[in-house]
Amino acid sequence: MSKLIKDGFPYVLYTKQTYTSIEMIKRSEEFSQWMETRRTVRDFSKRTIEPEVIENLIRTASAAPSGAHKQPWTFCVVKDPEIKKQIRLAAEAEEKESYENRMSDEWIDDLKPLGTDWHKPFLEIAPYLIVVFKRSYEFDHNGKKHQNYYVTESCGIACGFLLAAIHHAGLVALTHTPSPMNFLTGILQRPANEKPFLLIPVGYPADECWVPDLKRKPLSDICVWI
Ligand code: IYR
Repeated sequence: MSKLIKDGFPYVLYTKQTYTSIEMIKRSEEFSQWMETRRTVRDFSKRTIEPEVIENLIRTASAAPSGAHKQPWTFCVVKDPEIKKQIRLAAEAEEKESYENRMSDEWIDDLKPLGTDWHKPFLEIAPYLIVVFKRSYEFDHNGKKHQNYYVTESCGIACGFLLAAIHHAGLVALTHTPSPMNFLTGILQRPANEKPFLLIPVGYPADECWVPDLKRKPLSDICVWI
């Protein structure tokens, strides 16, 4: 029997994997090496993607764990060139102000190896923008307000799943955080319980796509065993 009721709630039997230690080492190593090849990309091709792929990516993201399983997120998929243009113009206005007046000299210096500036052409070039909104609270059908929990952590994990799914599909993405990004609420007409969390252009990389030659920290710098 693979279903039961515990304390009045339904349970299903967890499907265990049965890898041997050898298989586990191989799988974990291969996945690590695969994820090592993921890069943030800023130069996109205009080439389009089947909407079905985007739906699968979002389904994967929504399989992330979340506080009290509230799944406190909305993935807003923007394909319309007019809306993408509005987002680009609003993002560039904020980013110009940030780069010229709001960010510290140290911050500007830290970004130099990445070659970023306030110009954001990728917001129009990438075939899809996935705008992730976090939902701090919900209203039920009686209009009663209910809090969500660990909303930032939950959305962060879901975005991690999304980025892994994008890479697995052979596509590329950019985790873009125009700041402030409340203009997205207005342009995308989202309700008051949703706040913009991350803007993720998704697509194919440009024909010739260069990325900064970044090195990742060795395990000895990021991991301690107690
Ligand atoms: N949001 C700006 C600046 C920026 C900040 C960090 I921290 C980055 O890692 C990259 C960019 C922008 O998108 O250009």
